[in-house]
Amino acid sequence: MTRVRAVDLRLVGLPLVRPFRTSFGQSTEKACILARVETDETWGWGECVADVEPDFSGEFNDGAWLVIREFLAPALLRANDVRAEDLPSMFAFVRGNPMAKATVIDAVLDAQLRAGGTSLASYLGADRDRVACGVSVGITPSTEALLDQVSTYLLDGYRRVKLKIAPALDVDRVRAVREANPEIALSVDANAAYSAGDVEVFRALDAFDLLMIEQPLHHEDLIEHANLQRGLRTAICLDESIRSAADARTAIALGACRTVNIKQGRVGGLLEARAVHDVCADAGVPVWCGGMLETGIGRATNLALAAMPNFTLPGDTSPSARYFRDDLTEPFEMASDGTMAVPTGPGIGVEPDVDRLDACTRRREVLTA
Ligand code: SMG
Ligand code: MG
Repeated sequence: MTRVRAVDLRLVGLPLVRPFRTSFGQSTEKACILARVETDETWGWGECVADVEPDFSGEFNDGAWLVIREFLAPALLRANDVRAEDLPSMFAFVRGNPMAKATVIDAVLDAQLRAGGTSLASYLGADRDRVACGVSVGITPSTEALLDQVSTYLLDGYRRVKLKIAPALDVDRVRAVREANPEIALSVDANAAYSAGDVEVFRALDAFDLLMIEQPLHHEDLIEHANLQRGLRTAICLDESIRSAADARTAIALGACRTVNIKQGRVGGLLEARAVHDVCADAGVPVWCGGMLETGIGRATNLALAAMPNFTLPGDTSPSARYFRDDLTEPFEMASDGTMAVPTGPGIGVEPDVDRLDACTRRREVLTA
């Protein structure tokens, strides 16, 4: 029996150690919403994966803030007895907005698990205590800069390298990285920058023995992804297209992908992420844990998820130092074998440093019943 007494919302901003460029834009800082819910017994944290602009998805920070403040938090604060498992249906009156919902659902789940002394990893049925890390390399100013970054990351021990690509910044760059590193696990991510007419690009990429080609086409084009997949040896992985377990079921049935990037925030939180995992596992489709440049709060969340049984490919779960000079939590570190420990404490198992959190808070609002 838990009542939520307060939802404490913050918008935080942390500089990135290096700019991160994708086919849709460049970020030099991480700006996101953090929610801390206070219950009768304890508290819990949720990190929103939306960004400043509605570019990766239709959601964005100011919009997610409003959705939480005006709709989700009031419903939560009105309820007398709250369990995280009830929230997806409690929030069904809000159409869409999975990133806003995930922030609140994950925070309540964290509080519930803290109260019960259970770690998120064991709640989710994780079957290992370390996960393999990959790195997502943003689009660089030149091929030389890309080769330099890739060699540095390989020396760090990463188990898989993913290159962001965009039209005209694709085949030559991937060839250069593959020729310099014939043996590595290598993939590319287009963030939906291509269309069906670009099939020649994908035929060329098909020759580089890639682990996967992530989200080549528009997020709504499942049929086009299926057509493209039929003509390729390389597996297509869907990211932006998958917003729920129902989407995953549809994409798999259509043959639109052979692997799925699970980002819990993109699908409406940890409970739906577990459902996506199960749909894929039942269909024999391997999954891996995506990243949204999370602070330590979201990173702890991702590590627990990535330890579930069907997460069989290295994820975009890099250590704190790949993103931030000072993370909000104790920094997550990667061992030289390219693995990272899954937190074992109750809930997500980490807590932000109060001074660092205050120093990077841009806006705060505490909502109460
Ligand atoms: O967290 O290391 C990370 C970033 C991983 O490439 C990454 N994320 O489409 O998969 C993706 C992108 C989306 C982030 S855009 C800011
Ligand atoms: Mg992606």
